[in-house]
Amino acid sequence: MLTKTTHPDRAQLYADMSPHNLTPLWEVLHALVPQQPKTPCVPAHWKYDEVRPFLMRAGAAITAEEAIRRVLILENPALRGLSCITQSLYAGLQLILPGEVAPSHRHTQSALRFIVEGSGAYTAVDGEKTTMQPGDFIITPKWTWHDHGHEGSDPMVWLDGLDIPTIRFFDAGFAENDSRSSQEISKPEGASFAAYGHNMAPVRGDSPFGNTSPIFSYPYARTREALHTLERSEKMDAWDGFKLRYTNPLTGGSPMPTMQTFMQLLPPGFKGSPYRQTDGAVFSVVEGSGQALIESHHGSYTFEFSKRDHFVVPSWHTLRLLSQEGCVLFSYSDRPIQQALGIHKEERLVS
Ligand code: 1HN
Repeated sequence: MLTKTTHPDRAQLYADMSPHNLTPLWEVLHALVPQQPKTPCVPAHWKYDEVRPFLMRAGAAITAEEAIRRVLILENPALRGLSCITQSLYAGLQLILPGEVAPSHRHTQSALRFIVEGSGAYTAVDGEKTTMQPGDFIITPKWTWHDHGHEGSDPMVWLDGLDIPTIRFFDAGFAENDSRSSQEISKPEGASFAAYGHNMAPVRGDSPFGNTSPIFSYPYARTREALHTLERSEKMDAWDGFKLRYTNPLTGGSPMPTMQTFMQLLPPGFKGSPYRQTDGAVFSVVEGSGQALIESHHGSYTFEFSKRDHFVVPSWHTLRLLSQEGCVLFSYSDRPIQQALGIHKEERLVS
């Protein structure tokens, strides 16, 4: 930046070329190609006790039908107005009340749902309904018709995770509204899980959703059982506790091409070692409570999290997880995109 002030002739050059949409690289090179990631995103924590009253007020202010999707976006405090939680990911909390319908549409963006509160609502994807329970991880593959309805008796809230900012970055998004409010159901509930959810797959036929998992729902009952069995049988990881990634059963890769999802169990008294990764991650607290200690060029943050809270750990921020009582954490990130580009990096530090 010294060059501008110390070289008046350069300043004149810059001023003269600017109307021609020309700018000198040497003034910005260091910021364009930083020596290490320096995200503008900051860590942030949404306590469910504080968010829930606003969700219920939104429930009184507008119907799901009128809103299309009645969602409060979790916006990164450093990126307000951009509808994103990291530079590549979107997160929101969606409310659906008994008897409501969120109308059918489809879009190029991939979506995940992670159920936070309530039961009895369903999402319908490609002619099949899936009833949602707390802790279930549910997929809406890109460009599939999807609508939601609620046949239960209590408010239902879930976390929506979408790759909206990524698709926006490429200017590659399409969307379409269905002529019907709720799509026609053509398959019994559980059909996709029966075909693909038991370590088996149909003998013939292509993957029904291309590079997205053919399973719409990864039920919490199964995930929880897996983690608790591992807790009794496997050695614990010093950084992650007991952590599994969800897979596309046809490939072993991520359930969606743009987003990887994870579930981890931290046993009581867990004191995790610190680590950092180039994929910023969004966390949803499923059970229990704990602390997230985060450090970066933005400073130090301590989040005291409990059940149904959400928090974001941006790229290349050092994270340490602690839990006195023990907890279960769901998370998602853009890791598959970074892996496809060969740029994903992780550093595990010793405390
Ligand atoms: C969407 O389709 C859903 O289907 C939720 O529930 C949130 C945010 C932006 C664009 C589409 C849903 C969304 C969304």
